[in-house]
Amino acid sequence: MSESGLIDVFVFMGDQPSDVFRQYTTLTGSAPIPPKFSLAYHQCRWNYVDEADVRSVDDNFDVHDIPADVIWLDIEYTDRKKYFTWDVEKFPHPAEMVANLTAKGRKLVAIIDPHIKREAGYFLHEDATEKGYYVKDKDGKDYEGWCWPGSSSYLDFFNPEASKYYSERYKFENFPGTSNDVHIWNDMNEPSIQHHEQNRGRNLSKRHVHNEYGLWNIRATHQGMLDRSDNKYRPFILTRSAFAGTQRFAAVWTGDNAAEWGHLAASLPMCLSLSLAGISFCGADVGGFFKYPEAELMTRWYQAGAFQPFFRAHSHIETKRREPWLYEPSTTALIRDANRRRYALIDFWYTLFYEHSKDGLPVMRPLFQHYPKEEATFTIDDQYLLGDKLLVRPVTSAGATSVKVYFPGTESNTLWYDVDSYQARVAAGYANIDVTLAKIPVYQRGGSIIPRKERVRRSSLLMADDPYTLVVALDSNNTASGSLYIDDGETYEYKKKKYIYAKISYTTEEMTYSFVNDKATYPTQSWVERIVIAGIKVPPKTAKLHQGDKQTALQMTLHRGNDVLVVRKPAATMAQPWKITFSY
Ligand code: NBV
Repeated sequence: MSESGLIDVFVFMGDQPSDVFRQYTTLTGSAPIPPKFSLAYHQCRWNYVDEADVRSVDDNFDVHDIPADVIWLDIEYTDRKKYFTWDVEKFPHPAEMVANLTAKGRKLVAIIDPHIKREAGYFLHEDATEKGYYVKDKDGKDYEGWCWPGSSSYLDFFNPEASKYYSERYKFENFPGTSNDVHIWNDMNEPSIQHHEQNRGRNLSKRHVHNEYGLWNIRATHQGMLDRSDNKYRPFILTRSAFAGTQRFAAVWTGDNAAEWGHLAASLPMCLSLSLAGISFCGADVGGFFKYPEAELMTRWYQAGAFQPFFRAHSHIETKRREPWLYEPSTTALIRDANRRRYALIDFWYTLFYEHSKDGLPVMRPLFQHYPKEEATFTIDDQYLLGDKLLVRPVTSAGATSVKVYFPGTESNTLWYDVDSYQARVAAGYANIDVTLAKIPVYQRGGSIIPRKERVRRSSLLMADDPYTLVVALDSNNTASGSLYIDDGETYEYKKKKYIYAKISYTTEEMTYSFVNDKATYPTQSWVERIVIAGIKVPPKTAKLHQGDKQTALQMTLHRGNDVLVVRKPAATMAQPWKITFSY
């Protein structure tokens, strides 16, 4: 049902689900490569109440050895909900507060809502009133609504001048205390009332625009963040409202959920649906926004969130504090483990998002995308794939000792390796898998190679030059392949070919690391520290690294039931292609 206007209908034809997903993002756009930090862990709460609170939360991550990249500030940081201002009592030194975070490679995200406090003397209200930038009511007067600041009006982002004015508010001089390390959260950007928006002589009613209001809001934020850095740094924006194309500018979260098992379970189909609708960068409030998550729910939520694209804990102002160290040490340890798993895979996530920016395919995928011949996959939405490599089945019920997992690829006898034990299973549809509180089922597809960084540090930035462990999971033909994307993680220099996109291939004779675009390079300091080859049948006798004109004999050890081979310290630099040859 549409209240007004014309409906555009697009029909996408294609043999495979991927053909359809790709066409959808060709039409509406795919997410550009996000700044790398935004794929790491975010700590939010309504609210961290003052600078000392931010400092203590930040420090506690180090005290408890839990990696984190971002601390968030909700609406209470402002001077009585006047956006682009600070509460000078509680946040007298925002620039120093941000500097404390960036010293550890961390960032700040601050909220900016679109409702503007109607208060005399507030520059935004005065400018918007004087220049006619507010949305109008049916009589042509500034629309007045009621929101957190009290009496409020809304900027009309359909007016290009109003949008330009709003974008300019993000300039560092207009939003003191902010810098390139401060990113933005646009909440409440789906006003639902009927009003009129004057747009270049046209009268647009709210019923014409609906969610497009939020899209134009984040477009203006995005433009403002590009302008503030002279187009140097990639902005990170989180939005609550979304429309077709939102993915070009912002990540989306699923809004105000609650600390309930059902809401944890719902985060999977919700994010999968968003992903199919082009919005790959999606997540749900870890722990639940309303109510308080007891230890088991919190643990399961972190374990699930660590394998969803946008990974942020958040909570309502009236709920009990629940930072990871406020639980029993055994729970804190499980949360630490979940976060560390995320960080170990940070370059895998980054590569998935790079590939998404190129091919428009979802990062988080329904099983039927890759296994459309298996009818059982059509209705599965409690497990999913990351790229075409990891199979993830979060535990979303209390007291679980086992869960039902569907192993796809039955026709091709696909192998699935447990990421902890490297134990392989041949795809045979459903199986009951035992779980403990320390584990959710995650499997790596046989035939894939995944890059890991196992020296987890305080933030992803501090891990930028760390060495890689490459995990090779063999298929039944003893082959595997994967990819790796590396760049500076924050600028647009990749557009000038300052990046590495490498293909990694394994056969029984050799393993190669080669650049897909050999004109593109990036001077990474990272090197290969270890190669784990799972599912090996006949171990090689020797392995030799070839890089440039150098050849080096490598040491290997066999593990488990002699089917996991570890190539120790190949020490090949990732800045140049390399090859390892095996002899038997
Ligand atoms: O800004 C306060 C909250 C925010 O924490 C939440 O994430 C948003 O979805 N906001 C909604 C407004 C108040 C909700 C009760």
